Amino acid sequence: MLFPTTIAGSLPKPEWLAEPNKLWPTWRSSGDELARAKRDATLLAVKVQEDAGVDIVTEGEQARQHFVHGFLEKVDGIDFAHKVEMGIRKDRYKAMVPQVIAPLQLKGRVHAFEARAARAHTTNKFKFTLPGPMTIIDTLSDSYYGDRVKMAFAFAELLNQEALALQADGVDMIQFDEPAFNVFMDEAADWGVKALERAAQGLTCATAVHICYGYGIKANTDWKETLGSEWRQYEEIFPAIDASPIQQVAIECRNSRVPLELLGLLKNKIVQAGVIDVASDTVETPEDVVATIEAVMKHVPKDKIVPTTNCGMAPMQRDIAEAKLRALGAGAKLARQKLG
Ligand code: MET
Repeated sequence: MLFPTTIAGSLPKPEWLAEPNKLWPTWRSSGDELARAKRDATLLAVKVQEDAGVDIVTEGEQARQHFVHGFLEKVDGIDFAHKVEMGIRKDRYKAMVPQVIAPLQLKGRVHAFEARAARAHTTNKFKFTLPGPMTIIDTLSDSYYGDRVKMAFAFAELLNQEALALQADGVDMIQFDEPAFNVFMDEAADWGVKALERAAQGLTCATAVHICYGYGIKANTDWKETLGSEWRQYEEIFPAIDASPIQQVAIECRNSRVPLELLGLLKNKIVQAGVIDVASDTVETPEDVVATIEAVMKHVPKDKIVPTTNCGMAPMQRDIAEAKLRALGAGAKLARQKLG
């Protein structure tokens, strides 16, 4: 089937699970009650995607507080009790981040609970997202390794353990999220992609990397205003990614100033093309989705296009996010009729 759809990963959390519209929301309950709420929200996230016509579903990232810290909570060697303020993504915004204080090691499985819950309730293809090594090390503070690259590779090993276990749980695709690649382009090309390859080592399921201009929060929309009329960050990192064994690249296309001819640098990849803007509450029409797919088709063969959202929807309003999911599903369907 042409244009199978997916999403970047996260969906807004219901207000009975966590504070709405926040990137680092507080959970509404704790202990067993929280575990049950996470499970229920996970099943709901799968259901709304299925209903909207999303083909490759995720668990909506309902069981993690944040796309990076959700993983870190299950890693030994990290002190969450003494968070420090840090400017992240080259000081784009300040966040309270935990500190690495000892050698890193997994405490056990990270995402088995929600991965198995989702897998048991859908026959659709199932994608699971994990933060990439470079984005992780840019979202915590280091008081132990003293070397960014060494620490990134330590995380890559842990990610690899969890990715292999998720594959055994029945996950069809692992996507690593590397928004930091658009900020540290030299380092991404130099060692970031290699760290990613280490994280994906031995996987036989599909593999992807998601690189975006961030969630639709003010710090990101302000940053985008400083990037000029053409966003060419992808140009510096696509060659290294295209040469890597990672099979798919998820990128931001809708309402972005990315010159789409840069996609021509990805000769060997399936392109998950963002056709839904997560920085605007205006819901796309199916025709808008078709128009973005058509624009991408000028540079990517149509059988290699997977329509997706530009980034995660975690901080959005639920009703708007769900309307955008329906636009994605309906738009891809229309594209199959018109362009198939
Ligand atoms: N998988 C993450 C999400 O969908 C990607 C975040 S990149 C800023 O929320």
